[in-house]
Amino acid sequence: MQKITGFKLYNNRNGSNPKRVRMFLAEKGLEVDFEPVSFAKLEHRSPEFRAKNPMATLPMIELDDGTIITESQAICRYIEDLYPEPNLFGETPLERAQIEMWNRRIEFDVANYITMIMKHTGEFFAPVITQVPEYAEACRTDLMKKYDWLNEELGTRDYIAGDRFTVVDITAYGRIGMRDSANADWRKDHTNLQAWWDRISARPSANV
Ligand SMILES: N[C@@H](CCC(=O)N[C@@H](CS)C(=O)NCC(=O)O)C(=O)O
Repeated sequence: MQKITGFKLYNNRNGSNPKRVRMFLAEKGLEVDFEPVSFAKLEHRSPEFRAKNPMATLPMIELDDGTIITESQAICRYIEDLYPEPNLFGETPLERAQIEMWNRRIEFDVANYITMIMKHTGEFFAPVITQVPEYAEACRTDLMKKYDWLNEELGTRDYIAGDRFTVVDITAYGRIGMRDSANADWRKDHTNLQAWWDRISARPSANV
């Protein structure tokens, strides 16, 4: 592992989005300083934290000059530009487009359903959103159709965006990893999804 400087990562061990960045760093063979932020103590909703990030979310990186970057994907892209190898965002214009396409599909068409289920049912989110539990149930139903679709896609290849591991697998692994908390598991006959999950779980970066 190469220890890098220039920024620190505001991190929480339980959050799936901070995990995306930790996993991305691990795939690159990089280590960075962490600044732990407790969700349990609501440190991310404190005035001090909000002054840096009004969205009150993690992950967040702070560059040595004080510049703040949030959004897991933006942070990963920044790291990719600084440390291009191994490539996780695409080598050619075509592959970059395919990776971007799949990343958006996963974020909007799969991960967001899990997020909505969690946000519309969890006590933790009651102060920050208008909860509509019926909406969570509708998301649960629709998520199953998305699992059907993704399961079929994964019958044709080992990784979501193509024949190799990319940032899209990290995006999906992070949020899909929260499916138990959302009580939103796929069905037993979603065998390709399960095989993909097992394949990604076997990577050392999955345990960071
Ligand atoms: N789109 C953002 C989502 C960030 C996000 O929602 N992070 C969660 C942790 S996984 C969080 O900080 N939740 C705290 C809260 O909503 O109060 C990203 O990709 O970084």
